[in-house]
Amino acid sequence: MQARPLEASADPFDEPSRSAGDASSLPVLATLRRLEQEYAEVLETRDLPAGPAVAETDEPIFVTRPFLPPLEEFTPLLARIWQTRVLTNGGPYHRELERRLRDHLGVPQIALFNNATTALIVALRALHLSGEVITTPYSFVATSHALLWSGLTPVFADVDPHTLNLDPAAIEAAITPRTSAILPVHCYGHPCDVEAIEAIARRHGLKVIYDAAHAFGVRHHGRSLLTYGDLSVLSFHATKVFNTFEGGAIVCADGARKDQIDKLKNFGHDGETCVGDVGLNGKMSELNAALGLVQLDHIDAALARRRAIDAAYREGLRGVPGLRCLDDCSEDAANYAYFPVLIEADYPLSRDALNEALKREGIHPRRYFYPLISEFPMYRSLPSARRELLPVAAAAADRVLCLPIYPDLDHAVVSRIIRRIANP
Ligand code: T4K
Repeated sequence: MQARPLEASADPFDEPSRSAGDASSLPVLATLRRLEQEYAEVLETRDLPAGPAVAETDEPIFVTRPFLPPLEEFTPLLARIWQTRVLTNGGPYHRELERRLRDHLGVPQIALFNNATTALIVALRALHLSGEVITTPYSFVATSHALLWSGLTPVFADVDPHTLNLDPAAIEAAITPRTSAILPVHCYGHPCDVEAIEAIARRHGLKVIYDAAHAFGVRHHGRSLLTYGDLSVLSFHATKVFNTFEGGAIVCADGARKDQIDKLKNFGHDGETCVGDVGLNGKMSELNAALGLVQLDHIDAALARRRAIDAAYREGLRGVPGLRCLDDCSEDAANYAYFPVLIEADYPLSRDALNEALKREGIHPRRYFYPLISEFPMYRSLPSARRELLPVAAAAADRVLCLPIYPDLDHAVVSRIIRRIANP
């Protein structure tokens, strides 16, 4: 069939009949107005509580809200992109963000990506892994999905009750002759037992890739947490401490490894006419990189706000019967990415009842990470997925609630959340 030529009006941004002063007739604005109206209707039909509302405003309080810099700081960088028409493929903003992140994080090499999931897949490919990889069931599903996409078999091991990160003893017990690597997660940005994991990896000749999606800027024993293991993978998703809308990165030790990773994220290209490996498209665009540069100017202030909210929760929730805040496990610098609490048996409400009660009042915590990855259909038939083998992870998944924490969260709202949880 012959392709129909595009009509002049097919592009909603390009209406020749529009007069310059009549921006309101733009179809894209009509769509925005419709979406705003739909959103308002959703808010109106929300099932608001009969009792006193926790939030003063009708605005829902989400588990997180992306930090954004003032728009006027970003627009000059956008204008430059329009001027140069360098949109992607390792342009100047991409190179500059890699340089600035290397300095800021204190890491030897960093390769930017379009998201952490692609970065995880490339990291696994870069290390030529095969067979089984030991990982945690207590994470976002992307961690294990990256293994399945790579033709690797996840082997789930249980987590430590204090950190909810992989328990080194459970890792060691899960090693078989087919094991090629360990894929731990620094869950909530709290460091894994990196020294014990390093010792196990050395003893058994295994590679270690850290899923460090939550661990931007975390330091441990005086150095970046991202420098442990063979590779560390960061996420710059909208919901993360440092966001570029979507984005991610691999931290590695030397230029040769970065060069290999850079080729893998660019289809495996090795020069204009040569393709040396089965790469994919994992590149970060100039738009995302430019936003990252502006975000970096604000990261210290954003972290300070998170730290203050974390401290307020810890102070306010101390001594609430049946509620346990996860230990703040970082010795040097934490990033306060999440605020998980565990709802134990002696709290008056179940975790799910508390979650629902808060949601009715416009507060939306999240059950990160429920259910366990090992309970999803594509994993549950694995021998290591049996719930009785993962008792600590299973108990945590049933009890955890991540409370709202983000730089713009008002202290008054934090106080109300505390009061509501303390008086269920
Ligand atoms: N490894 C780990 C350990 C991870 O946690 C993740 C991602 C990855 C790997 C993969 O990283 P990426 O490939 O995404 O770079 C969210 C995120 O989508 C996901 O990135 C994140 N982990 C996971 C823990 O959380 P959802 O399904 O909870 O997202 P969503 O859309 O429900 O957002 C949560 C709340 O954030 C919303 O209630 C409102 C707020 N929000 C969200 C977005 C996207 C906004 O206000 N604005 C926004 O644009 O998964």
